[in-house]
Amino acid sequence: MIEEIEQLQEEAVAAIQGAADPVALEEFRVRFTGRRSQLRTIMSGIGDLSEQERPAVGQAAGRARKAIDAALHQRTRTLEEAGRESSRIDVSLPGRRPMSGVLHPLTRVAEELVTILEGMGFTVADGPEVDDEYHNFDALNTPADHPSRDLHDTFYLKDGRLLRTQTSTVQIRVMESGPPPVRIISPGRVYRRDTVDATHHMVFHQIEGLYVDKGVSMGDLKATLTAVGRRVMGESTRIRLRPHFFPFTEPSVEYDFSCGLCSGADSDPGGPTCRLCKGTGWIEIGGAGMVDPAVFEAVGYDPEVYTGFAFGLGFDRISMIRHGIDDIRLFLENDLRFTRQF
Ligand code: FA5
Repeated sequence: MIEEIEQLQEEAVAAIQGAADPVALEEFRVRFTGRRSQLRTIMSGIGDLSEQERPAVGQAAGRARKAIDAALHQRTRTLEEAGRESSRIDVSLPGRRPMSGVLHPLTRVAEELVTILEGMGFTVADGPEVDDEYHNFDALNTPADHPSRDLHDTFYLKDGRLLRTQTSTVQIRVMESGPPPVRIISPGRVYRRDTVDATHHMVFHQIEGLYVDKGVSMGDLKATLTAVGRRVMGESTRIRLRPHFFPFTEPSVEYDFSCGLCSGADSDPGGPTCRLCKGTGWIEIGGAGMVDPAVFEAVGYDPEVYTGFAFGLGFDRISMIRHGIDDIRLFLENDLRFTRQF
């Protein structure tokens, strides 16, 4: 039995001296001196031994306990000392720069557009991303059987509400909340069940503009869009208005900016195709028009007294042109290697 104790002592001391950290050391303390340790079992059995055996075994067990305690004490101090060493500050090392965040390229474009339009007298209005059919379609002169709805298929909630397909919903909410004059903008996220490709996503961003007053004209709309385009894209940007149809504006236009990626050089049909403008030299940025009298009637404005223009501008594409980004999907992938570049 004495041999067994001595072997145990040797094993324990070796393990304790090799403990790599305080957690391992505590484990060894419990294993070798704890209530259920082999040494404790031996000690509690000493009383049952014969009188001749008892003193020698007792002394061996006492020696083992002492040696183990001494090893524990020594190792604790050594590890504490090492801990203090490693936490000491080395003032000669170069400092660690805290990582500073950057604004997402879409946030930056949104903020810039807001600043430009605020300078023209617009104020920011907000609206919900989860909206109802009335604000997204009906009040915008798009009843349930209107073919325009097909182009705006979206995601529906079980209670019948939907993820808005356009920021034009905010036009209605603002006009419902007070009389003219109105001059608001509203940037935000919109959703459509579109097939995702380099220039289309099912989640994208628009900024809406609405100006209603006496005597607002199509000329005001054109001047506003042209000024915004040149401020945000640079003076050399060309802008093109094309006749179009929207149920809630009459007349309506779509407007394009010249492609900043191929600078329109790729408009040669025989040349390689630019991913962004598909070789046309133009990128569709948004839709606009004069507010349809039916919309004014839906919100209780007198169309005989007031006129107004509205525009919606897809600013994912503005950011793409500005930074030469050739794939809209990059905006939503949350890859820091992409976002940190801006
Ligand atoms: C509209 O959404 C109208 N609400 C715009 C409007 C507002 C017209 C006010 C009249 C008055 P449209 O569906 O064309 O229109 O979308 C506007 C812009 O959003 C497009 O020109 C394009 O820049 C952007 N856009 C549309 N679909 C996508 C998509 N899937 N991914 C990225 N951008 C898109």
